[in-house]
Amino acid sequence: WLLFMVVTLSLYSNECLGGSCRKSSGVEIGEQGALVNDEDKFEDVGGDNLSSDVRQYKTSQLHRWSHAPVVPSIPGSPGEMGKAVHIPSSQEVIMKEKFKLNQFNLMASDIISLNRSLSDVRMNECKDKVYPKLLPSTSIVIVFHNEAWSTLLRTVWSVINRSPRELLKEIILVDDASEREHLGRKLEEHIKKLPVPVHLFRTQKRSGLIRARLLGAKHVKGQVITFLDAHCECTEGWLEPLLARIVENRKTVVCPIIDVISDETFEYVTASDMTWGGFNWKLNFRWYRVPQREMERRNNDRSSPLRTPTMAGGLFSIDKDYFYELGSYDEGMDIWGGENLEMSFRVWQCGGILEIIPCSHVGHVFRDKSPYTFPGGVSKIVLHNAARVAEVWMDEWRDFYYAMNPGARNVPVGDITARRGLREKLKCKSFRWYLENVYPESQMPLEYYYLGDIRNVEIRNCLDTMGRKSGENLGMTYCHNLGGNQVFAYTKRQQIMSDDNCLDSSNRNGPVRLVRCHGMGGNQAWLYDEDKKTIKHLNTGSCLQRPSTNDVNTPLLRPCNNSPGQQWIMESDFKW
Ligand code: LR7
Ligand code: MN
Repeated sequence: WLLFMVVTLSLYSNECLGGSCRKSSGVEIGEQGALVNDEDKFEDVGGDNLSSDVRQYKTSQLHRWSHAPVVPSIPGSPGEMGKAVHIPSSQEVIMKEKFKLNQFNLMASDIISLNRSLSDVRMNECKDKVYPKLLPSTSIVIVFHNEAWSTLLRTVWSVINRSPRELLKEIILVDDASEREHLGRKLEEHIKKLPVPVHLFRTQKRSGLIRARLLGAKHVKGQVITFLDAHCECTEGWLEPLLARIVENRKTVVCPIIDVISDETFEYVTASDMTWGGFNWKLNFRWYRVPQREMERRNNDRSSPLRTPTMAGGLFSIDKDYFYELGSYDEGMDIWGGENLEMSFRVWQCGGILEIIPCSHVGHVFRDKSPYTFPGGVSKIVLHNAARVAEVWMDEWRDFYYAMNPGARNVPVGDITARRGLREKLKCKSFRWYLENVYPESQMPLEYYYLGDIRNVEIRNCLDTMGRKSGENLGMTYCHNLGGNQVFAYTKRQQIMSDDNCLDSSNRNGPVRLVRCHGMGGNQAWLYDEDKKTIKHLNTGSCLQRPSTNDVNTPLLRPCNNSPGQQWIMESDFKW
């Protein structure tokens, strides 16, 4: 065990619904932490009905799975080789109208062949890798609600075209109560003609993606379940590295690198192999830069499996029996959201490993908005699901979630006894263990003195981020006792944090800004004196002071003078 200072830069920090988009880039700095124990335990599968097969896979000859050279399926047709498609401006009006149906450029998608080619996006090291000649077969489970024909079928065709036939047991489609004509008889007829077994199941009523996946998983005949969203495209060689990794250790849950299929042009854009999955205080999934310690654990081999704290959730492979051993999914989760963090925490805390396999690339259409209805309201559903994650898996760190999402306290979490029972039964480790060992770079501080609002003694107003971004000034306004933008953690590292930003000043007279936490002290170190009630900036020796009367919203940094304007209370009035 080594203590190590790590600065992480994150490329993808855009927040869309649930914060899962990969569309714009910015730079963030995360926290530091301890280096995790690098002992790769080789799990023996012993006992269960898979073991003899697994032994067979492990001892089977290594094999260079060959792939035909990539050529356009229909030379000259739009979008081949993953190229962008542009709609002439004369058709812009219909294009925009159609965009609303799925929140992506349906017109562009419809022009592109269901069989379109993609270039081989793998890094060179990947192309030479050998995997066992015998690998377990997988069933691909794709759930959808009102998906477009062309994206759904292109997903299916990309699986058929680019998976070794002997590894592909079947494709299982689950229609989650769609209301679109083309997903009825037309789809049933179409899948009969496909060259691999494709089964279609339908939920009785709108069930949400979590319960729809459970329905699909029930029918899986392969040894491995591979989940995909209904608007993906698999690339050359995507499947073998996923399956091969599961053979090495059946408790490994593996994700491909998720590339970007543009929602505007359907261009296939390769994503960075230097990002992994994290989450913020709101429990949004976010991409962050892979820290140096994980690069070192991998001997700086960018083609080797990358351990990730969380997964995006839509695209992954898991041993079928392990999926059930581990408690499949939380059936109490509705429609969309939360299940990805739930499974990520569960995998790690209960003895599994979660990885991104950089030699496997699958594209996904990332969009800005969700196209479908959330019966009962988006925020209610998303908050309900996330609360279940917090309550079952996060121990006292659930406070961060409740503090950050004022609305969450009024949303019932439902019955969670079964999920807590599962955690007991599997003897899963604590969230502290997870933060210490898997995700020391997390935005959630491991040790903190205080979580709540920070109130000025003289004017009784509270520090407030005003929802501002990294680089902008700290604000201040009347105390609303609701948490959210007025929640700060005072950490053992002397940071004053709000989600992934820290109070920061580079000048003895301010301004005090919100800057991505770097965990290195410096301009982000503050000393709260409980007796004097002062918040002193250690680098400059200045004190945090209430705003002047002519600019009531901007707290100041001034020479310390023990006046009431420089006194602050860290005692929360609200409880969560
Ligand atoms: O009620 C529903 N029923 C469904 O069957 C709602 C959705 N669905 C289907 C939907 O048609 C789609 O095929 O479920 C699938 C996922 O829904 P999306 O595409 O709207 O989700 P997303 O891509 O915006 O969100 C990501 O987070 C979700 C949280 O619940 C799921 O885990 C998604 O699978 C996940 N997608 C990915 O991981 C792809 C990469 C995105 C990122 C980051
Ligand atoms: Mn999706």
